[in-house]
Amino acid sequence: MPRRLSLPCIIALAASVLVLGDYDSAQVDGAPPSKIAIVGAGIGGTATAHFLRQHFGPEVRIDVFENGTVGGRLATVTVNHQDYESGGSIIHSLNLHMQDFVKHLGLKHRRSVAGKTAVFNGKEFILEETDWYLLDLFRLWWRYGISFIRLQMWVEEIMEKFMRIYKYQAHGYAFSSVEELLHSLGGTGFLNMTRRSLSESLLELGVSQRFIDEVIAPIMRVNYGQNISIPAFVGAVSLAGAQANLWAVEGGNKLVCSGLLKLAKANLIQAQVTAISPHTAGESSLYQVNYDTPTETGTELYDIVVVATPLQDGVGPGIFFEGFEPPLPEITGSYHVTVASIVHGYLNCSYFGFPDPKLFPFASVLTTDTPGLFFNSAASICPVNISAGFRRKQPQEAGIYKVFSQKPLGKEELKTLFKSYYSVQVRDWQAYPHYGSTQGLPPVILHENLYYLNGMEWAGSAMEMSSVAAKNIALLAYHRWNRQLEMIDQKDLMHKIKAEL
Ligand SMILES: Cc1cc2nc3c(=O)[nH]c(=O)nc-3n(C[C@H](O)[C@H](O)[C@H](O)COP(=O)(O)OP(=O)(O)OC[C@H]3O[C@@H](n4cnc5c(N)ncnc54)[C@H](O)[C@@H]3O)c2cc1C
Ligand SMILES: *[C@@H]1O[C@H](CO)[C@@H](O)[C@H](O)[C@H]1NC(C)=O
Ligand SMILES: *[C@@H]1O[C@H](CO)[C@@H](O)[C@H](O)[C@H]1NC(C)=O
Ligand SMILES: *[C@@H]1O[C@H](CO)[C@@H](O)[C@H](O)[C@H]1NC(C)=O
Ligand SMILES: *[C@@H]1O[C@H](CO)[C@@H](O)[C@H](O)[C@H]1NC(C)=O
Ligand SMILES: CC(=O)N[C@H]1CO[C@H](CO)[C@@H](O)[C@@H]1O
Repeated sequence: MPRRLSLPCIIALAASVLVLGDYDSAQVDGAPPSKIAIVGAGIGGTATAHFLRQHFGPEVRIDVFENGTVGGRLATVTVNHQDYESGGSIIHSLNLHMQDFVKHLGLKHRRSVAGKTAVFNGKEFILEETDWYLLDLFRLWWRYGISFIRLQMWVEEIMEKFMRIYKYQAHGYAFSSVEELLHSLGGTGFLNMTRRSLSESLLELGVSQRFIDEVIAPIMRVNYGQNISIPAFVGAVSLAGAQANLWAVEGGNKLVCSGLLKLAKANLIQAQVTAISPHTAGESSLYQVNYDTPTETGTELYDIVVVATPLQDGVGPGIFFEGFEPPLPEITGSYHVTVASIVHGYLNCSYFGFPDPKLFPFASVLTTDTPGLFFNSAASICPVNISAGFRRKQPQEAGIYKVFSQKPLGKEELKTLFKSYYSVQVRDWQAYPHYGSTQGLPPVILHENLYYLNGMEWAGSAMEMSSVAAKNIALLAYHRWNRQLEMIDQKDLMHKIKAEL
C-alpha cells in the first residue's frame, strides 16, 4: 500500500537519491528489514547485535555467524582448574559502553588484586613501583622532570574529547567513516594523530626521550607489542589503558559477548562465512551469505550485513566478496602477531637480579625496546573468578604467569624466565593491527547495506573501540535504511546537542 509522504520526507528522499547514487526502492515504503546477518561473535559483533535490536525493534531476525568461539579475541585458558584471560583483559573505568553492558547483563567487576610493576631492560630493573604513591611520583619527577605531568595532561585531554562520542551516540548521531567520527570528536588534531608517530607527538609536547624510552615504549610493548613509531592516537589509547581505574569482568570478559547475544535474542550460527554477494530479487536488493558448517554448506539472504571481523589477508579464514560492481574497496595491511604463553611454574628471579625469590617484589615486568630481548612482558596473573580469600602467589611459590612475546618462546627462553614449570599453554593471536602496514583507515560502508566494523581498530584496538564502532554501525544502518541522512556526518555536533537540550 502506498504511503503518503510529507514534504520533508520527500526532500530527504531526493537528497538520498543524490547521495547514495545506486538507490533502490526496497525501503521506500518504510518497511523494516526482515533479516540482518553479522559475521563474527567477538565483542564487536555481539555489541552490534545488541544495538541493532535496540534500534530496529523485536521483529527483525538477527543471525550471528561465528566460526570459532563466542568472544573472539576475548578468550580464556584453563590451568589447574581455573580460567585465565588469554586475550583482551583490561577495561578502563571510563569505557562507558563496556560498563553499560556489564550492568545490563548483571555481570560483576572482578575484584582487583594489587601487584607492583617494574621495567626491565634485559640486564636490570630501571623503574620500580613502590608501595608509596607519593614516593613514586617523586621518583618519576626526579628522573624525568616535567614529562610525567605533560603526558598525563595530554592523555586526559584526548580522553575528554573522545568521550564526546557517548553524547553524540546517545543523541542518535552516526558517522559514515572512522575519519568522520574522529573529526567530530577532535577535529583535524585527531585525524593527524592517526598519521603521526607517537614519539614525534610526544617529543613535540616536550616529553623527554628518556621518558619515552623507559616508560612509554614498555607500555606500547605490553599493550600492542609494537614500538613508539605507532600512531599517536593508538598510543594515547594505550596510555589510557596504563592508568589506574582498570577493571575486568568476573568470570571472564567473554561473558559480555555471550550475554549480549542472548539479550539481543540473536541466533548464533556456528559456521564459517565463505562469501557475500549482492542479490537482486524483483524490487529489493539483498545480500547472499554463503557459509560452511563442519557438515554442510548453506546460503541465506539478508537485507543488511555487518562484517565484524578483520578483513585483512591472512587474518581468519577470509571471506570472498563476489559480484559487486564496482568491486568493493580493497582492505590492505596486516595484523601484528602477539604470542601469549600461560605458564604454570616458578619464576626465575635470579634472571632479574633477585637470587632470593622471597625478596622479589613485582607482579608484572615490562620491558624496554632492547635488541635481543625475547619477551615483551611477563606477569603473574589472577584467575577470572576471584574468591574472597584469594591472594596472589608469592614468587617463591609456583604461580600462573602470562608472557607476551613476538615469537613462540623456545625451550631455552622458557628456562631463562622460569626455574621450572608444570605446563605451558600457547595462544598466538593475530592480535591487533600492525600499525604502519598500510596508509589511511579502512571504510565503514562497503556497499549500500553492507558494513565493516573493524576499520575502527586502525585508530585504536580495544574492546571499547569495537563497542563504539558497533553502536555507530547500528545507528548508521538504521538511519540509512530509513533515509534519515540528517543524522549522519553532521558537523558541529557539540553546538547542535547543546541546542537540542
Ligand atoms: C593478547 C591481546 C591482548 C589484548 N588486550 C586488551 C586489553 O587489555 N583491553 C582491551 O580493551 N583490548 C585488548 N585487546 C584487543 C581486544 O581484544 C580486541 O580489540 C577486541 O576483542 C576485538 O573484538 P572484535 O569483536 O572486533 O574482533 P574479534 O574478537 O576478533 O571477533 C571476530 C570474530 O569473528 C570470527 N570470524 C572471523 N572470520 C569469520 C568467518 N569468515 N565466519 C564466521 N566467523 C568468523 C572470529 O572467529 C572471531 O570470533 C587485546 C587483544 C589481544 C589479542
Ligand atoms: C593537522 O594537519 C594539517 C595538515 O598538515 C594541518 O593543516 C592542521 O593544522 C593540523 N591540525 C592540528 C590541530 O594540528
Ligand atoms: C619500530 O618498528 C618498525 C617495524 O615494525 C620499524 O620499521 C621501526 O624502525 C621501529 N622504530 C623504532 C623507533 O625502533
Ligand atoms: C565465575 O563467575 C561467573 C560470573 O559471576 C559465574 O557465573 C561462574 O559460575 C563463576 N565460576 C566459578 C567456577 O566460580
Ligand atoms: C635463571 O637465571 C640465571 C641468571 O640469568 C641463569 O644463570 C639460569 O640459567 C636461569 N635458569 C634457571 C633454570 O635457573
Ligand atoms: C577457529 C576455528 O574454528 N576456525 C575454523 C573456521 O572454519 C574453518 C573451515 O570450516 C576451519 O578449518 C577452522 O578451524
